[in-house]
Amino acid sequence: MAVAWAQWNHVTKVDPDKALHDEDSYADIVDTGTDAIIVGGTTNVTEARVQSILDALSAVEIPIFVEPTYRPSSHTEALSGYLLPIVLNADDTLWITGAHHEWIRLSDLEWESVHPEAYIVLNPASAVATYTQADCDLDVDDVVAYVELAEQILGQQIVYLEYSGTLGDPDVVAAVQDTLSSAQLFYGGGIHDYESAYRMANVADTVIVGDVLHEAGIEAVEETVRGAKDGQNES
Ligand code: 1GP
Repeated sequence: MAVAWAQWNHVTKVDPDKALHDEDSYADIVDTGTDAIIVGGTTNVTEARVQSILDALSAVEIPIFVEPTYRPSSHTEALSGYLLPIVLNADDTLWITGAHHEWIRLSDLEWESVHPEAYIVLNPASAVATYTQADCDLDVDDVVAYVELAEQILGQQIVYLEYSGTLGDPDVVAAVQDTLSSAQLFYGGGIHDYESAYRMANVADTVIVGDVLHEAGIEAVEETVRGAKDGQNES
């Protein structure tokens, strides 16, 4: 069976710590044409906040995954599964195996719905870089080496270049894409319009937008979906 994310060109990430724009509703996200929704963030992500978003998305038919930063106790019907970040360049090992170990120890997991993502955090000014104490002082060879480590040593199926809050360097993303043999490349960070989505979809398999949903709203997300689809077709 193909993995859930094989056909994702565009994903919208909902941060439980941020409000939606104007009159937007969570259910409106589907109208943008995005392929999937990830619920996750770095600060103030509680099970109650995630649950209320999942409730608002209960009638939605695209896949919905949660990136857990809390210990989930129940598996909601609306949920397709969990995407579990492993931050490869974190200095704080809590974000490599520590939180995961605790989560596994305390939870009764259904393993078929838990999928790891090998994150490489690349914007030193982001909250995720601060929290994980990520070493973002990496040149392209360093990043590529992390990517090989992820795929060839750790057997990861998803590599996530996380530039959260800023648009990354397309040359670095392209170098990573060239390095991967079969893992899927997720790119996230700073995508805010057609052009930026197009550019990154040219070099990544899946582009992820976050802030644009909360700051500019559904129509802006829709523009990024069009950019991602066109960029993907061109690549
Ligand atoms: C954040 O990669 C996502 O985890 C998206 O980044 O918020 O900058 O769009 P932005």
